[in-house]
Amino acid sequence: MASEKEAALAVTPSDSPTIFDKIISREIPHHVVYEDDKVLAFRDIRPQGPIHILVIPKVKDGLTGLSKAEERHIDILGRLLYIAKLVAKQEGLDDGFRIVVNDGPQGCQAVYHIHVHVIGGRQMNWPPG
Ligand code: D5M
Repeated sequence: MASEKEAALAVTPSDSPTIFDKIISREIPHHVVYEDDKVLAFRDIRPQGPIHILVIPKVKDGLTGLSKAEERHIDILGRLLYIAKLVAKQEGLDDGFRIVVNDGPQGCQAVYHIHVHVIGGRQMNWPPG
């Protein structure tokens, strides 16, 4: 299996539908940990820690990545972070956790539908790789 970096570099950034659309529409199986009318959170298929959850907007609205954010996205961006915090609490990550938003090829972004990674359950390192 390709590394996360190889997978990211193999993808051409675009606003095309992604695997996350199929997750939102329930076409492919996934493990939901949180859902409301605007946001879905589910377990990452390639976990980087004992807990690894992705928090995504149900409607992409051009928000392929953080670098494409416009003023109209401010509410959903705040909501994604707030739900990330709720999910971390729900998962019992009381000693801390890592929030990651990869952006673009150099940021190792592989899926062009903005998502917030919530990773925890182990000691993190700094600086990140
Ligand atoms: O992270 C994209 C993330 O998406 C990566 O950690 C794997 C995850 N992924 C890809 N397909 C699936 C499915 N089907 N279920 C759950 N998680 C998935 P990035 O920040 O773009 O590198």
